[in-house]
Amino acid sequence: VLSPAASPALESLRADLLGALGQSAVLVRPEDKAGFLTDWSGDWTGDAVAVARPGSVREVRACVDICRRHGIAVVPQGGNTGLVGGAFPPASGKAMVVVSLSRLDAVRRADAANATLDLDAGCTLQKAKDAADAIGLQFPLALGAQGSCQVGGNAATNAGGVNVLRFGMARDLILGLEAVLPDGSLWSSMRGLRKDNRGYDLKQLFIGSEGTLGIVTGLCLKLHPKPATVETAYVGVGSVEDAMAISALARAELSELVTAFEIIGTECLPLARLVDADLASPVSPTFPVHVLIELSCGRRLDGRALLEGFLADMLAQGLAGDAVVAQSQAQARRFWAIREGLVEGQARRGYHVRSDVSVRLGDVAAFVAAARAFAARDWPDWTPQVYGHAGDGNIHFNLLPPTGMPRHEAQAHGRRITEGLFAIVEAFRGSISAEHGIGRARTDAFWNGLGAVERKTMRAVKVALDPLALMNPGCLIPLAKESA
Ligand code: FAD
Ligand code: LAC
Ligand code: ZN
Repeated sequence: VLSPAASPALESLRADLLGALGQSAVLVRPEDKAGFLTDWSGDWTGDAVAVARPGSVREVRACVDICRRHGIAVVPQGGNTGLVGGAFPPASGKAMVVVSLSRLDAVRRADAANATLDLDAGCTLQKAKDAADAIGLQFPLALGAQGSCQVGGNAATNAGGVNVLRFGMARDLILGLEAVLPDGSLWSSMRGLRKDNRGYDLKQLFIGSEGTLGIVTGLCLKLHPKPATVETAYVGVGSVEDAMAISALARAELSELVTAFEIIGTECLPLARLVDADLASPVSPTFPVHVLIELSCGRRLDGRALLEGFLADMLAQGLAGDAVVAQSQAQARRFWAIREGLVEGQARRGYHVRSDVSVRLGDVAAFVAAARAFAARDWPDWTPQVYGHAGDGNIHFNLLPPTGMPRHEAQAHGRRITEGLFAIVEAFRGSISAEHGIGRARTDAFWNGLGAVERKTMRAVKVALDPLALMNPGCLIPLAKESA
């Protein structure tokens, strides 16, 4: 543990940071740093020489310059809602500085004519959504952590969420990006252009780079028209196969109006009730799979009639067993509370195996069946929790340990369970991370799963931009492999 009595070299680094940012923006006491050094799930606790909180892009550059001069690595941090341990350094290991973007939170320019929003990377996603709303538009990225996660973090992780089906990942919603590079220079593509074919699209390198190539300081977000109608249905179905058949038909027959298609395995309902004991399931819990369908459209379309007509067909065909269309926004929010509550409920339950895998759409049902069979055979005391963005082929296949199992024991089993799960994903030629990223939790599985050419190319990018390995070392690429 590094703090508070650090070496003279580290004291000198802290002094330089204090000189550049001022006393209140450099946290060094353990009690001040603590909130930045544990994650939302409680799975990790880290340490840092200091947590620097720059209030301007100039100050971010100063932090990077100072750390480089001292040969100390930087870990960029947004809202610290990431789920793979990427946003702070581990407690054991080399000294590093956390650079938190939370004070860099101005909306720079809301341009209704261009349907774009320029803003500092430290704005929360909710703030970005509110700023879009204020000019009559929407920023459609939507995830449970949106009140706390930052748009810089969304860019760095290429966040997904519940509206990917219609609007894509963060990658598809970013028109421009500004970043402080490891050498302290500022790179920017903040022109707000929808079409721009001048050379490599370098902003895409930073999107999903998890803080390993630079610190994102600004973004130009692509906004969309605000829908006049948002209709939400909660559907009970007999199997994942039927859910996926409904998903395919919804896309084909509702002309891309579907903004969300989420599945909830019925076994997840008790967890949602841990958060709100009064949550009532809109359809019978005897259906093994529940589906949330959201349809959004402009005022010249009758979204309600479209959704009700579609659901009537699904019921008539026997693909859906029961369906309820929300009659008010309040009722729609109660449907979504089940989906959001189960995530919070898992965290309250304590340690659990968490995954965010993806397979081809046609393989979702077979993958879920294979993963359930693996869990039942090898880990019968663990309880699967299957839910997620099925419309995108992205499943959260999670497992809860038996109640009372000590955390360290559960974690040790958890590592083996994850290996087994990832082997199934690989057998389907899927991805071990569809949205949360690699962080520090999955570096080995990620790196070992790459082919030699992929590894070489990935490392070439890292070394070209960050030759001294100053940006978030140990995240994404295993430490020894960064320059080797
Ligand atoms: P942090 O956690 O602070 O950082 C994440 C990574 O990005 C780290 O590697 C960090 O170094 C890097 N980073 C952060 N900011 C910057 C920056 N400005 N410049 C460079 N690097 C940076 N994720 C999904 O994709 N879909 C979901 O549906 C979803 N739901 C969630 C629900 C809950 C309840 C929670 C707690 C998390 C959820 N997440 C989800 C995960 C998380 O919210 C996202 O990954 C989010 O994009 C992280 O943003 P953040 O600002 O909190 O980043
Ligand atoms: C979700 C997060 C955990 O979909 O990715 O709820
Ligand atoms: Zn998700």
